[in-house]
Amino acid sequence: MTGQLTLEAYLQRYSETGPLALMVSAAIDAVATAAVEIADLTSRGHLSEVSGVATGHNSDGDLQHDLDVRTDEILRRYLSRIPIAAVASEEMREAEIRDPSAKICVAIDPLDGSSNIDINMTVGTIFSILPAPDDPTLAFHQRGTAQLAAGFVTYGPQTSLVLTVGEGVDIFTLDRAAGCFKLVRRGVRIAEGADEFAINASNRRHWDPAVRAFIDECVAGVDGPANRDFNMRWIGSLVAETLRILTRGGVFLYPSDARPGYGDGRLRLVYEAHPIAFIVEQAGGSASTGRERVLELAAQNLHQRAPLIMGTRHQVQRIEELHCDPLLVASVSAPLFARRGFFRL
Ligand code: FBP
Repeated sequence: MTGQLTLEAYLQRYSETGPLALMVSAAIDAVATAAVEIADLTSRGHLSEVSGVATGHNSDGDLQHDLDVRTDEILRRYLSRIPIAAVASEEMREAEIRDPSAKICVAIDPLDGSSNIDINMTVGTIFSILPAPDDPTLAFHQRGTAQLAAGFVTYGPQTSLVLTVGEGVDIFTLDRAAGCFKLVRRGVRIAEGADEFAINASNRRHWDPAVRAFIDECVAGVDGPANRDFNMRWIGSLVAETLRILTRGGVFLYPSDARPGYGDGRLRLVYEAHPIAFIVEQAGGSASTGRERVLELAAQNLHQRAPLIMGTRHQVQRIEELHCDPLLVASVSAPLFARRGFFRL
């Protein structure tokens, strides 16, 4: 046990470390307060007037549910009460410049995995807190390494807040009776010897040879080069997959693939891949595109996608090795298999 330290007391301690930490704490507190409301809303399902019905598409063409819209409103309402230079959300076309004198910027994915809501599966809120650059229009073009804090909330059987302020990863659980988050796991470390992999295998025919080779090694189990058996999981909810990896280890892949529009995978860099990569690295794991560290990337535009391969360090390393394998690299550039070759229109 961790002595049931509340998030409020935790943030109070952290905020005493400096003026920037005070601003970051205020933003985390705002997200956590919004999350209590969102947890209530998502748990009511059809008893609520917003239950996850698809209502249209967001500015980037993704299917949008009524809960995406409502959770975005809730988060932005709480975030409007604190000084923020710029705020960005998956549900907004452009970032909003607010208070240019403020010291931090916040990016959010209000309801990640919302396509799972109608089947009562875990969904979540992801957030990334960045320093405000002199020109706030550049707020969300910073490298992931610039992040001051990142976290996500999972709305499942328990509502959990996973948080890093750059000093490891701590997990809090919502105590509904007390109406606050309490620390339940401190200094989370990703297990090394884990044998679970997660990928949407229905896209196999579109993957690069390196991804296919890695998954083939996993599936071959004791009969292949990995020389041990693996288990597969795919929840279709990034927050739930990340919580599993923080808890049990393993590897998650949403790689680039050859489907139109998936050349950089599916996940968004600023409010999905960056914060998840920061958390995973802080827990001793790795996060890569297959070719480079995710945290080294800087977005050219707010809704830019990035491949995300993350989890147990040695498994991510193995996938990176396969991306450099000369035979596999050669097969990508061979005309028949090239991205824009005969079979890749
Ligand atoms: P959204 O940002 O549209 O919610 O999509 C993100 C996500 O739901 C992730 O949570 C999940 O890992 C992935 O998409 C699942 O994608 P797919 O349906 O292609 O397997």
